[in-house]
Amino acid sequence: MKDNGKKKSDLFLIYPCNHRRWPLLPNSVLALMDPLMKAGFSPKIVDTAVEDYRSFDYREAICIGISALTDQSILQGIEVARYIKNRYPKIPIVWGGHHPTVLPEQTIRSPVADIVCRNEGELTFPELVERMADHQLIDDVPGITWKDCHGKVFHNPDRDLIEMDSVSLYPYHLLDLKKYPVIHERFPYQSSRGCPCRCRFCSFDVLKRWRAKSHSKMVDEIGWVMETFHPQDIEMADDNFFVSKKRVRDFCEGVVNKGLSFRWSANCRFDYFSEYEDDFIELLKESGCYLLCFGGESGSDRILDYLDKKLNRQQILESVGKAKRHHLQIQISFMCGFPDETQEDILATLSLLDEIRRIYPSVEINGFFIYTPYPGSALFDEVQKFGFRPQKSLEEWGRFDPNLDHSTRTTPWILKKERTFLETISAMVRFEFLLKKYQEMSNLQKRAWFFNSVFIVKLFDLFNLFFKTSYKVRWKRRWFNFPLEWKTWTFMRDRFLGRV
Ligand code: B12
Ligand code: SF4
Repeated sequence: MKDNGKKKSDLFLIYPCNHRRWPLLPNSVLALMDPLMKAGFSPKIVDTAVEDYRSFDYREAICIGISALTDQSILQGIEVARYIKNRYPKIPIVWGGHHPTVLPEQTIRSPVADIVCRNEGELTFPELVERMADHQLIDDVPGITWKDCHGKVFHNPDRDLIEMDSVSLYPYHLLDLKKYPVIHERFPYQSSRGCPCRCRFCSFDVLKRWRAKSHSKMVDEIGWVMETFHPQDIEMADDNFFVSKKRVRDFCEGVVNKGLSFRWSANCRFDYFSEYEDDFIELLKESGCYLLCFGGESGSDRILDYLDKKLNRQQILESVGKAKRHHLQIQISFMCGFPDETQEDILATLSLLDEIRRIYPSVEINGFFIYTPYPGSALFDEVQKFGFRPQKSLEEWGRFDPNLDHSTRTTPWILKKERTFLETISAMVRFEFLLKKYQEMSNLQKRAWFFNSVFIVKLFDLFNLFFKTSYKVRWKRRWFNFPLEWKTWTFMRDRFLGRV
């Protein structure tokens, strides 16, 4: 508590629109808890996926913080903000996270935003809350955008990025952990932030300089996580885990030398992996690495260059061969629908998929996603020349769903016939991936999904058989028109599984 007993110390951190069925840990706001508590405040997390935001008493709050990505979390955030504004108009609403960071001006223009915290919140937010609790001016707090009572907007200078060794494990015990089974399944551990690459589709403005935790801190922290939560595996929640090969090598040796035993997965790049020596890959495996996820993006070198991916088709194939030799599971995702993409480019990607499956049949092709322009990415500005009109307000961005919104609005340059073609391939590739995941489930798990009915499981198997057959025939002939069955499948997937 603060030394002056009269000062308010309560504040709420809203994590809106998480997955209701499989709630993810609200890491964005969890990261702010320790710094706020160390500064003497009593923050509370409200995760709208697992609790009703209306059941909290906000009366005494210094402010409300809302976290947002560029997706429907914004709509839920706005709903909460309106609820607060209607009842307690004097409580300031602070928005933070990737979306407000890349579009601070537009966010602050919303009537339900008073302050935007740009980039990392660990230092900025406690300083800001301290000022508000003391009724002091905020005009020199670095890293915020704010507006005065006349609506005039001010962008304070950026704050320096923090070093990762100053970031401790989050205080998970503050959550009602029963509501987050993921903590015992795939535990997300962030060992670095940022990325030195500049792929043009990636929201890199928010990535900035790459910073990482030291290998010894990683080993200690993951050891603690394993002892405390016993997760099935650790998922490195980094954009680019492998920037420093030395750090990864030291980490793996640390794990092996300490005799720790756990499975882990991470994102990697094909240009890195194609250069890795056999002993390094074996060390990865020895330390528990069981899955690496790659962005293959395209089978056309021309498109890979256009995306500034610093990668070529040959490196993808070499890496796939290497992973197969080492029996290391890999997952690859692809994209399509760029303004400059031709039919030949698409066919090159399809033939790459065939080659990959031939080299390493158990590779997981995670998806063939239609490109989504994200604010903060280099392509975001360029695609406006091709008719893309970005959403104009925070509210409009809330109606933007990166997975479901393959509308003419996000990619207006794709002609109707081409769109059908791409949507069909996209649905088919995703079907294959999800089917694989479904087949990996135990009979018990399958039955639990289908109301414990063996009959429904059998019916679903028949349903899958039909789609598998359609897949085979269509893929072989590269015939993706009149896809009535795939439209039905997409409709049902979106309706019953939501964002998978
Ligand atoms: C791990 C990860 C995932 C995981 C798990 C996410 C989870 N919740 O556990 C999975 C695989 C599920 C995933 C999925 C997706 N992801 Co993702 N993911 C990440 C990644 C690599 C790390 C996220 C993380 O754990 N961050 C750790 C926390 C502590 O950082 P943070 O959220 O940035 O929060 C800090 C600040 O932003 C700020 N802050 C945040 N909220 C608030 C609130 C207040 C009030 C304040 C003051 C400050 C503040 O303070 C925090 C501490 O510094 C990020 C990239 C990144 N570096 O963050 C991409 C990233 C968030 N994902 C991204 C995308 C696009 C997606 C998908 C849409 C992909 C897809 N097409 O399906 C989905 C949808 C996810 C969803 N709606 O939840 C984009 C988002 C771009 C954008 N503008 O919104 C990112 C930024 C990657 C990128 N560079 O493009 N993702
Ligand atoms: S796509 Fe991956 S490698 Fe490329 S800039 Fe984004 S995080 Fe870095």
